[in-house]
Amino acid sequence: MIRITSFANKSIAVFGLGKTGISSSRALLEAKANVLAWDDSVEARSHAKSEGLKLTDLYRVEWNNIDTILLSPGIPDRFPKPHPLVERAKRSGCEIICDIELLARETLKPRIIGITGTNGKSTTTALIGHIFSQSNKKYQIGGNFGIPALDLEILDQSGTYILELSSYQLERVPSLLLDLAILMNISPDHLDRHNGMEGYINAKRNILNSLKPNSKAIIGMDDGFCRAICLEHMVKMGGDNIIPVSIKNRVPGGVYVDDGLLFDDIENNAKVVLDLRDLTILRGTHNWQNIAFAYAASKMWGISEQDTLAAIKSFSGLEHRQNFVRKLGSIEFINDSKATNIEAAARALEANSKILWIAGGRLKENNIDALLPFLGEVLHVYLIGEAAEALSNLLDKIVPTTICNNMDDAVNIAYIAALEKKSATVLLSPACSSFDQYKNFEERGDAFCSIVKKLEDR
Ligand code: UMA
Repeated sequence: MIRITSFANKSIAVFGLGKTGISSSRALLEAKANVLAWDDSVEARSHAKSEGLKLTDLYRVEWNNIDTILLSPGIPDRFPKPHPLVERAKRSGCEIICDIELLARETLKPRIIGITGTNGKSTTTALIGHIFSQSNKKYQIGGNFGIPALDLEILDQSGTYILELSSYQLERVPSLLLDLAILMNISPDHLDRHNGMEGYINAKRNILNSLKPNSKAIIGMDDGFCRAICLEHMVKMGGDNIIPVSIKNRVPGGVYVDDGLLFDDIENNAKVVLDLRDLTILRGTHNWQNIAFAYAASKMWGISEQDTLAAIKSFSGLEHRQNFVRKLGSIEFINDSKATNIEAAARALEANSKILWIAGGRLKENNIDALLPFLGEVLHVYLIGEAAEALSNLLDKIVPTTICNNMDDAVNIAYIAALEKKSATVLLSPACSSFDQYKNFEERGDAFCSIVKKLEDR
């Protein structure tokens, strides 16, 4: 647990008692802060109590006596509309922070790498962690990745915190100072929370505003939003501290993929370092992008090329991200429940063939253009959840669709169709959030896997 000193003997409201709130309350209590912890959900409150936290009804407190509110990332303070409690806190001049900001306010000795992007940031974070571990470097990974930042172990100056940062968190970290910032890609996501694309881009841009002077940034060049941010950053900070990454074009002075080969041109001496087509776990161009970023980060940290490449080859992947579940005859089942937006699902369609695609949930956007180039390998779409009808309307002129009652039906119907085709890939890649039917994408992926595991070999 990180040692917090900034709130010793001070009052702080902690609103939201999921992973972030519980972890932050614990760290703050350890530092002798006066923690006023609350959650709207009865279930979350009773869980917090069972974890030893004392609750304070924040709807009944005098906000004039509280200077700071630590909000869980999922609770809105501005859009689509501010949570009423947060509105009250704001009216009394309360500052709004997140757990990463508490970490940032400590005078920590370890260096910090921050990673953001719409897609691939968790895999890239995990892959960088794996490279560090295989190279015997001291490190801790966390943040949006699922391990709250304040739960990380204390490291000395030889260590590194590798933090995945979401757009929600990046809006609440005014003191964050990174030693390396990684901005992978930007495509529409969480638009309601950021009041549209501009707000979302601004949140992502904050990762570069959080860089220590003269520190390096690794920036993706494969979408217009990131390219524009890269140009801005170049004007502001000079080009020397930017390492461009692309899987579409050769980028001088950067790391790029051409024809399935990973090139390192960081020292302006382009050389092929890895044939990505040979990899079995990190398949697909989206994974090539993850590898290119992890390779560049590892090089910035002085890890040898040999160790980096060996670690990339031994990485076993992340659950719920195009994870192989089972093979029955020539039918493969892939769990990509983490694909909660159109762009992420497009990456999964691109990486697979003969696809029986299970999609649906709660749709975040109505524009499915990003999917269109990758529907050629889709044999049939099985739709579930709130968005089933809307997605069917958008897709059924291009590919056959079936609306299913639930995940169980979708998997079983897809399996019967797969048996007829003899060889196929049954892919769960929802392109939607899970909240209409499940607690989170993990629960949705687990449901898929457990149904798949019960299927009988025929
Ligand atoms: N709550 C209220 N009132 C409300 C809304 C929520 O009291 O109006 C309470 C809920 O009852 C619940 C708590 O707030 O008890 C949940 O807070 P949260 O949604 O912020 O969830 P945490 O468990 O704290 O998890 C958060 C991140 N979740 C979100 O950003 C939505 C996790 O990222 C992250 O792993 C974790 O902190 C640790 O840092 C998940 C995520 O989906 C994976 N992130 C989004 C993404 O990757 O796209 C941004």
